[in-house]
Formats: sequence, C-alpha cells, structure tokens
Amino acid sequence: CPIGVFDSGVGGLTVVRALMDRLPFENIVYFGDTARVPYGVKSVSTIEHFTLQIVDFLQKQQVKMLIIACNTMAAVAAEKVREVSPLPVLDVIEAGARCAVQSTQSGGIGVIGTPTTINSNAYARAIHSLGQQYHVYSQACPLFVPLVEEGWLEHPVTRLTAEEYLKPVFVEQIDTLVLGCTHYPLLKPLLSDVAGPRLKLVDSAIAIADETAQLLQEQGLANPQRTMPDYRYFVTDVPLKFRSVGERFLGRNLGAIEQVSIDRL
Ligand code: DGN
Repeated sequence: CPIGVFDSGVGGLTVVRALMDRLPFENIVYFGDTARVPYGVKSVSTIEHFTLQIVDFLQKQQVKMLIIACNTMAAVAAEKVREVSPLPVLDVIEAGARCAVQSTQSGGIGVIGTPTTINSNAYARAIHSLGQQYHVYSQACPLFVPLVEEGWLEHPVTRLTAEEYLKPVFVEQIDTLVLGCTHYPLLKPLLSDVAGPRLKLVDSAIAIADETAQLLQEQGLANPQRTMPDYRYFVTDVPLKFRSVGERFLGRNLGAIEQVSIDRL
C-alpha cells in the first residue's frame, strides 16, 4: 500500500521529495488541491471540509498512512483528520515542533509561515506541549509563497524580503528557526545566509520524512519489496502549472498527473 500525502497545492512536493530520498522503496500517492488553493485565506470550517474530502479520496486509494504536508491544513484540521481516520496520521507541524525542541539550546525558537499558520498559534501550542520552558517567536511571511512559485530563490527581491522578515530583533531572540511552510525549504540557502550561521534551520519536510521512516518501522508497515516504487499525483485543476512549478519543488520529473474534479470528491 502507498503512503498518502496531501497539500493545498504544489508545496507538499517538498515533503514528497524528502520521502523519496529517505524511503526510496515506498509507493506514494500525492493529492494537491490546486483548484482551491490557497487555503490560507479560507475559514476553518471550509478548510476542514476540504481536508476531509481529500482524506476520504486517499483512503479510497488504499493508503496505509496519511501525511498532512500542508502547514495550513495541519494548523486547523489535523485533529479532525485524526478523529475520522483509523490510519496513522503524521503532520508537518508536530514533526517540525519535535525537531525544533531537539535542536534548541537557548530555548528560543522562531517560526515562520503563512499568516493562517502563524495566526493559528499551532506551532506554539505543539512546542509548548513538549515543554513549557520554550519561548516561541513567530513571523508571518506572506510574500515568500509567490516568490518561491515564481522561482526567485536567489533573486535580490527575495533577499530584501527575507531581510525585512528576519529582522535582527527577531533573529537575536532565537537559535532555531522552523520553516513552517511547505515552500520555504527551497529558500534554505538564502535564509541561512540572511539569518547567519548561528541559526539552525528546521526543515519540516526532512523532519516528517524521518518520523515516517520510524513509524513504518515500528508498526511493521514498511514496504518489504525493494523494487522501483510507484508514484501517483492527483490534482483538482488542469495539471499544467502544477507540472512546471512542481518539478522544481520535487527536483525531478513528475511523470503522469491525474486530474480529479472537485465534484467527484
Ligand atoms: N502549503 C501551504 C503551507 O504549507 O502553509 C502554503 C501554500 C498555501 O496554501 N498558501
């Protein structure tokens, strides 16, 4: 059975990329709700409704576990997913929080993400559930998603934007910075340059790939076959843009992409 990974659009492919690297023999089914992205501006009840439709779709694909690869969905709908699904569920926020706690020495943890993720306070809650001694400082970075989708990973405009978001007053309080959005791993070189070598960056995509490997091992769910895995991609809009942007996120060709109408969800 495959691993089910889902996101509001293309961003979750950074998680798929980390999974492919970490677990090269696992089959993966990816769902990107490209017709309805961005979720970041929608109400909690709408995001929950969309999320449960995707979970239902993936369960029909016989997935053995679910990965909520989107921070925005993880922030507002993870509990609902765990309520309705009998499958093991991992989400990027819990994985990122656990990794941040292991990384910090000073206890000062920074989180950057979309406005919805930051306003939901989900990272602070997840980090504080692991210990009250941590101080969480957060910063919404709404301009990063369009810049990354435009491919401006080293562009002067992106650098200036990063300098604005990662101001010294923010960076001085922390020793660890969680990249709390699926798109930000692509900005890692630029962000570590702007923030300086002192800061440790937590890539939730890598964190969740590690947790997935552990979960599959512990629950005896790892694919015993060591053959070429099967990757399937489902999107809700025409796949054209998903392919061009997605291949940059994935770092390799995407193969066949299947379109599912939202009326069929
Ligand atoms: N995938 C979303 C996230 O991780 O927050 C970013 C894209 C979006 O919905 N704006």
